[in-house]
Amino acid sequence: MANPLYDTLFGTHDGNEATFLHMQDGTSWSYDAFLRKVAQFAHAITAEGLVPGDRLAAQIEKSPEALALYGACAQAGVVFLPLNTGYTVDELTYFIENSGAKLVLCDVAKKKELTSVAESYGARIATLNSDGSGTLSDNAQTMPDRFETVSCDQDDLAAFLYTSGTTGRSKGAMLSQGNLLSNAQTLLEYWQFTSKDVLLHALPIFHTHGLFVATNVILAAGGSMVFLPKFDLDVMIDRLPSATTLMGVPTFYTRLLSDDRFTKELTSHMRLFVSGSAPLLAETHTAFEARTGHRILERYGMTETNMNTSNPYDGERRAGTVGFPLPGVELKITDPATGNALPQGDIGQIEVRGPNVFKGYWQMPEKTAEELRSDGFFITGDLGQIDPDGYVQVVGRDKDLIISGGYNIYPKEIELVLDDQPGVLESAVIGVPHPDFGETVLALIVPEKNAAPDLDAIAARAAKSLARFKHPRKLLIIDSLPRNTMGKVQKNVLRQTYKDMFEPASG
Ligand code: MCA
Ligand code: AMP
Repeated sequence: MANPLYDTLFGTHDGNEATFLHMQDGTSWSYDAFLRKVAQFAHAITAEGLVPGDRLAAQIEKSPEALALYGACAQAGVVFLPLNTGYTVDELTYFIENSGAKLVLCDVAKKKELTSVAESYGARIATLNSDGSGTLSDNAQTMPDRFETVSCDQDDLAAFLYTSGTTGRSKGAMLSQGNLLSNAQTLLEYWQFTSKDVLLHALPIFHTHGLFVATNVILAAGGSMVFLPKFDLDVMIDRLPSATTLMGVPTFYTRLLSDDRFTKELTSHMRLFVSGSAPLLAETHTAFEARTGHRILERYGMTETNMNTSNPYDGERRAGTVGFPLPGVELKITDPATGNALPQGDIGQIEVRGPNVFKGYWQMPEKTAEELRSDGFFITGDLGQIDPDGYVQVVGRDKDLIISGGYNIYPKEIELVLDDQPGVLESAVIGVPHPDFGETVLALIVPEKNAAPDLDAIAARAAKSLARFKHPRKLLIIDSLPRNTMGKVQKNVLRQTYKDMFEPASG
């Protein structure tokens, strides 16, 4: 096949007049109109000098055009590097430098700040705004609406998604055409998507969940999406009747349940609710079923692997579990010390292997070797066990990671900023339970001797460097950090001490 990803997900819709996107303002995009935009963008990025294998870094708002850019990269053989719209210029600078992006796309509001960054790393800059306008669109407008698809192999790279690390340095996960395509085809069948499906899409499209899981499955099925800019409770309730399926993070489901308008009647026509990116509490699963009669289907994945496991479509969807390894995916529980497989039922690290597993971290061979074994098994950093019926449970994390509202936050990255501030001897950043986001960020600061660090100034400094979702929701001064005999900070002790900080005072 000439270009597996493009030909299978996009090219098959050539001339398809069916609706692909239903927009919030009542307008819609047919597959055909979408593909024409994809082709025009493929010409526009090629005209910017991009050749197959080059990286295109895009920090752009969710829009049909932003999605078309993903298609354009696939068609032109360019590596798509979508970036969280919350990232600060400090954060973006690293991604642009590290990826060696040839073109940086941003909203016009960010252009001034980013131009010098892009220029200093030899990248060009163009704009694509939330309403679809911008210099890239202006150029695309004049281009033909057909583009000769670039030939690619399954192993050619389709996307880089940056994922933070325990050292505080982000790593570019290299995803191939085959990684993305194989997972989309598996999920299509496993979750029984068809062209009749209408997916309520309120996730961001710069991460795996909203971009690959949601969008690729709909493209593969030939279905359509109610394409919303973000999660807004009123809009979700208003648009649910027009959808058949929803994919969301647990916060979506707790927020829906918090509203009395979210009833059995409102959801009676729905076919499927999928949850992932963070643990769905068994209480939420139960409350959801009690309210709607639907059992949420929970699945488990990662940026590096796409989706690994899923509860069954037809069989029992078991609360508190992430179901079975997907067809084609091998999963084992191993001893973190030896890497040997553990007996069934034991808790250990989750390792996965399959066509979904990424190609490694961009220009970080040592990091890749630490996490991706030579036999193809990827060490996820999650801890899990398998119950006697084969259901996988994610019971914790071996990696120091906070998941807030589905966004991953690596404490080390925040600690590095805090430790640098005047009067700070050291810090520990932990995740504590939060009623809306599942977990949220708490920063504990140990002052230097006789110093009184200015917490407001520290918070302001963190705000300048780090995306909003990573900001500590609270900073506290404490005398010292608990340490074990090896001198390692005992974050589990801190998590226990501060566990009720953000929970409603229910006792
Ligand atoms: C927004 N804020 C957040 C978050 N989102 N803070 C912490 N964690 C967050 N997730 C900030 C806002 O900037 C705002 O700041 C304040 O918190 C309150 O925002 P609010 O309006 O309540 O939030 P929202 O805009 O409604 O967003 C919440 C959200 C959103 C809907 C849960 O974060 C979201 O869509 N999350 C999904 C993330 C996702 O797609 N993850 C998938 C990663 P201020 O107070 O200053 O205004 S892919 C993945 O994990 C793997 C592969 C997988 O398995 O899927
Ligand atoms: P990311 O690096 O953003 O791809 O996030 C991947 C991480 O999210 C995984 O390693 C897990 O820790 C977590 N995760 C994703 N889905 C689930 C789930 N259903 N239950 C528990 N954790 C999950």
